[in-house]
Amino acid sequence: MAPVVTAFEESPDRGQGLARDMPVRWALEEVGQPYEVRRVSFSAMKESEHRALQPFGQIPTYQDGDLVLFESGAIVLHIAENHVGLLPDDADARARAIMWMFAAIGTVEPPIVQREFSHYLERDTSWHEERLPLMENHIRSCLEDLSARLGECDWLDGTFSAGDLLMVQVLRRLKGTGLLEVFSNLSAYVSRGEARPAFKRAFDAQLPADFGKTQTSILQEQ
Ligand code: GTB
Repeated sequence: MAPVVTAFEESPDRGQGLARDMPVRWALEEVGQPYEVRRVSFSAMKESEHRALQPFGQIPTYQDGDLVLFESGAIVLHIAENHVGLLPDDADARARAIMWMFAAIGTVEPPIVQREFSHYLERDTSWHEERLPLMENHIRSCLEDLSARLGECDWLDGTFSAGDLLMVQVLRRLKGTGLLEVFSNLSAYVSRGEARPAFKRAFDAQLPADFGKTQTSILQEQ
């Protein structure tokens, strides 16, 4: 049986592929592993049945036979370790690819998520305008360092790896903020990731069923 991944029934990003089922889908597409997606509503996510799979009541989860995993990074690592294509064979290069996975999730993503949370939850507070530059400086400094390390290379350490997959996915959250765009090599890096056929397949598969339809054509179908 194909592994089953859970995703939002209706993603708040309305098809931008920013929720964390996206890296899991992308990894499965990269290695050519067919999978099924079970969409979960916000309320179902908080029920005990879903919490048995994901104790924090979130998506994504990954079920393959008796194995149940949560945490998108751990799921991507599991996929990468059990298939060819996302981790190099050489032991040192493999360790470095895993290091970049941790860097994406543990170093680059937190300030980005903090800024998003602040935007959604704190933007009406008196101190939001004061705090925003501090958060954005933190992101900028992180991107400066990442940009310097990437330089003119296509990928972070030789060939495309699970480290690049997670890093590109994390950086995608900054698109349109102006923070990513000033680093031309990072913008090009994200575009390279998004141009991969596996990314495109994963992206297309997560689009809402009515994506791209005009309100009129949706009404006509009803
Ligand atoms: N560390 C966990 C992992 O990596 O798997 C975090 C999982 C997580 O944050 N899941 C989110 C969730 O289930 C969805 S991805 N949230 C529901 C809840 O907590 O009640 C985070 C996300 C949500 C929405 C957007 N967006 O709209 O752009 C982007 C990312």
